[in-house]
Amino acid sequence: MPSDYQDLVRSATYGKEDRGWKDIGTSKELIEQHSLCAGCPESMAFRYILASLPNPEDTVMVGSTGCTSLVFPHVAIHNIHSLFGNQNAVASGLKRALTVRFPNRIKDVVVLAGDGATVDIGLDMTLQAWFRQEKFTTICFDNELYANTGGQESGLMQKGFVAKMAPVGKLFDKVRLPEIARESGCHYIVNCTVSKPSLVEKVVRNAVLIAREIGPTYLQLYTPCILEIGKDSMEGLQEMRDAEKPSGRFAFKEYLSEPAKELLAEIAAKAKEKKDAAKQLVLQEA
Ligand SMILES: Cc1ncc(C[n+]2csc(CCOP(=O)(O)OP(=O)(O)O)c2C)c(N)n1
Ligand code: SF4
Ligand SMILES: [Mg+2]
Repeated sequence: MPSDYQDLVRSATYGKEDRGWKDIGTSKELIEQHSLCAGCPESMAFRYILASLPNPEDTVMVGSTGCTSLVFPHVAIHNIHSLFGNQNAVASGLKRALTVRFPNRIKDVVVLAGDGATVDIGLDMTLQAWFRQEKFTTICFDNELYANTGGQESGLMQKGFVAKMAPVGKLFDKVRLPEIARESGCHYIVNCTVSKPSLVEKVVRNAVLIAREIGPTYLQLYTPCILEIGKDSMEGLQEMRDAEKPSGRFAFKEYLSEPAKELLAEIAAKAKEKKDAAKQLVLQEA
């Protein structure tokens, strides 16, 4: 085995059921560097997501062109770069092929793409995957514009926003993709920022576990482009905190279908059973 892989098995959180963002700093991370702007919230989001995947050794991530795609070459998880906008079509085929090829092994597929890729050029592929009830998670890093190409208008941009390459200002409201996701058959949908790592961990785990068992899930995460909005590397966090206030565009919103609710209740009950059994064992041994 290559030494890099041995190092991951020895020092990372591979194979550990209770892995999470708290391991950051004490274990080998699945991302060690990135080529985003210094302080870009997308880089924080990447770290939290990779630390929270329930099954990283058997997960394949599908990316798309944009700032997010600059990070994939640095992550220790199988990943595929798809043509801009095609990510949900590629993930659909991949998930189906993995299910046939590895019938006795859990293989998770997670799409991670920008808002331009998810809601503009890729909207057809995004929606069709949801209509078909494909069993994978779609994560959108919503920075409300096309950041990688210098700041063009996106469907998720807020009304009135003037970007470097969109001087007229957005004429329409932000497309309500979480609502569309609900009407298109997603079983778990969250709209939030990435300011709180514990929240990111919870929603990523829920989304992956629900997609694995039931059907499509969608996370829309605010990762502001600090370069575009003229903030320095320390100000991105405050920008997210402002946006997640109750009246903000990224106030926490979560939707669960009935089967998804039942599944999470089952998972919580099993976890409690396991914890109680472990406590019992400690008492017996004492
Ligand atoms: C088929 C295709 N169309 C257009 C582009 C040009 N392009 C590259 S990145 C990008 C915008 C990405 O925006 P988004 O998905 O929001 O990601 P961000 O850079 O904001 O993270 C565009 C239009 C391309 N590479 N390929
Ligand atoms: S251009 Fe914006 S989104 Fe892209 S890496 Fe820089 S700060 Fe992040
Ligand atoms: Mg974007």
